[in-house]
Amino acid sequence: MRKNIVAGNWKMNNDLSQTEALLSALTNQTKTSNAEVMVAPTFPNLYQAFNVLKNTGIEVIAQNMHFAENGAYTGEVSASILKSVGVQTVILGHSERREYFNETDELLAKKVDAALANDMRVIFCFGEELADRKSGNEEAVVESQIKNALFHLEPSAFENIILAYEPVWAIGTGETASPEQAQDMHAFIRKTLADKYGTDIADSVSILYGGSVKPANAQEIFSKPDVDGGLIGGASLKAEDFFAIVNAF
Ligand code: G2H
Repeated sequence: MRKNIVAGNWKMNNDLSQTEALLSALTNQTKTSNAEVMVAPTFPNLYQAFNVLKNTGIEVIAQNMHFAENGAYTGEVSASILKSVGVQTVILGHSERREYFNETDELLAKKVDAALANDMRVIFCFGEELADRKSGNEEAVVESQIKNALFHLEPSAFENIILAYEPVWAIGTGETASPEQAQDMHAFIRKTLADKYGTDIADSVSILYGGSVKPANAQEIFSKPDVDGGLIGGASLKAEDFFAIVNAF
């Protein structure tokens, strides 16, 4: 059956010494749930994260990558470079990438292809904006984001795809989708997958919820049948809070 996953997205936070302190604090936490645990530091701190977290069972993942294998793309990082330091999983399509770096579904399809071609796993993020939800278009928006970036893939590719539904209006705002809103959308996402690829594949893909998940609300959100974990931003910057969420399953 599909996995429960809790991934910490550290975004553009923590210099080296702050990263070392957080990594060290993570090594002192105890996991009591069955969730797979991942953390995504900034690029310069990936290598240090691997050094500290080896043998802990916490996977170190990347927040983004370019679609090209290498070349003249100043400031960018490729799948093969990430893999060379040990990264096996990459977050793609985060709303902050879409909003501030103009990442489109078409670009994301290329990034997804590049990651899969390099045998990496992808945490593919998507979600509607507040205006979409107010106008009742949230399902149409989510459906098109998934179709445009993923529906060219062969069914077998979904072994390496994790989905992360992150309603933009709930990201870093303190406002969380209600557990019912999350469940309704996750069920819709699974149905969208099932319509295209069949129920076996739809039932095997983990769908994470992201957007102001905290220790206080994680358990109720994770209790929903189609919510298989979380992508955690702010609350992943404190080891105790992050592990309270990890252990909310
Ligand atoms: C959504 C989430 C992590 P936060 O961006 O991806 O961040 O938990 O701070 O809303």
